[in-house]
Amino acid sequence: MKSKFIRLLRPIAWITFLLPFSVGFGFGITSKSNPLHIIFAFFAFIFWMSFSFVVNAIADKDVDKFHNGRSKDMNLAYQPLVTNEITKKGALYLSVMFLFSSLLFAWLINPLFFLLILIGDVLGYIYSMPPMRLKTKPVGDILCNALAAGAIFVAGLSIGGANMNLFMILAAFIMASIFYIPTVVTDYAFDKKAGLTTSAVFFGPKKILQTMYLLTAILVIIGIIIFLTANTELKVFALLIILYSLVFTLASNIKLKKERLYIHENWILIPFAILSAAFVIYGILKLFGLVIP
Ligand code: GPP
Ligand code: MG
Repeated sequence: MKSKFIRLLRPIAWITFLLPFSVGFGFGITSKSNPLHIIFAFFAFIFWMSFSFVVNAIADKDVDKFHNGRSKDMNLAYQPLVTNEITKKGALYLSVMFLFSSLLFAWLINPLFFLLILIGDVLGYIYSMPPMRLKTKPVGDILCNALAAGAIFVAGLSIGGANMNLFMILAAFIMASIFYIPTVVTDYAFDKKAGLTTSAVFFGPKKILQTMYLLTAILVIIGIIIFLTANTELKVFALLIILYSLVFTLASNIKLKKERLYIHENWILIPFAILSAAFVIYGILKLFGLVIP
């Protein structure tokens, strides 16, 4: 079995937020960017995710123990808090350390990056922890994740400062909502049994998946605006996000059979990991002046 710290932090699950961060990084970087800022930014990202997931593990301890291993990056019943390998107090200490580390590294970059990591930390906290615990509130769950993805996208952009485009930011937010919806539907049976009123439990799997069509329509309009107004770099991206979201929305709706969504998590994690790596490489090539958009 993986080490207890890996099971606590769940780095594989970070890939969902690594993508918006890497895309922002790739578009924002210029040959004038400070390489040290890039390293600090990735540390801030790692500590932000560590904080959010430790806080989530603490808050979810009593529901995670019922998990059967399906449709997640791991079987949550093996969380070290559930198996008593790490105490709640120990996890709380770790979370405070991660929180301060994320803010410290963010502080070294720029004030906007700091503010966005602070917002990310707040969202990570109110997503999991009572009294707000937005993960159990219809719409709150989607909104919280989409806002966090939007914030980390802008944080990524702000490292280099190029391409701060309002429509791109809106697109990142809408796209994150689209991609989050199927993940809350794959959790439907487990969340319902655990008594959590997530968006999927409240609206029903079919209805909530159908809202993906509406969101995709909005994204297509934003994509067209970006295509008509932005530079070549963003034009290509606008086309790609329109195509990707259309295919993903159609596939997710087709795959729903009797309240069960048959999508393996790897259909999200693997393309997201490959795209993240591609955008990080793209950013580094731009930094060294090897690609001039
Ligand atoms: C796990 O949520 C997701 C997170 C801890 C990331 C949230 C971070 C933000 C900044 C919003 P979950 O408890 O709904 O899913 P799982 O059952 O996989 O733990
Ligand atoms: Mg959880």
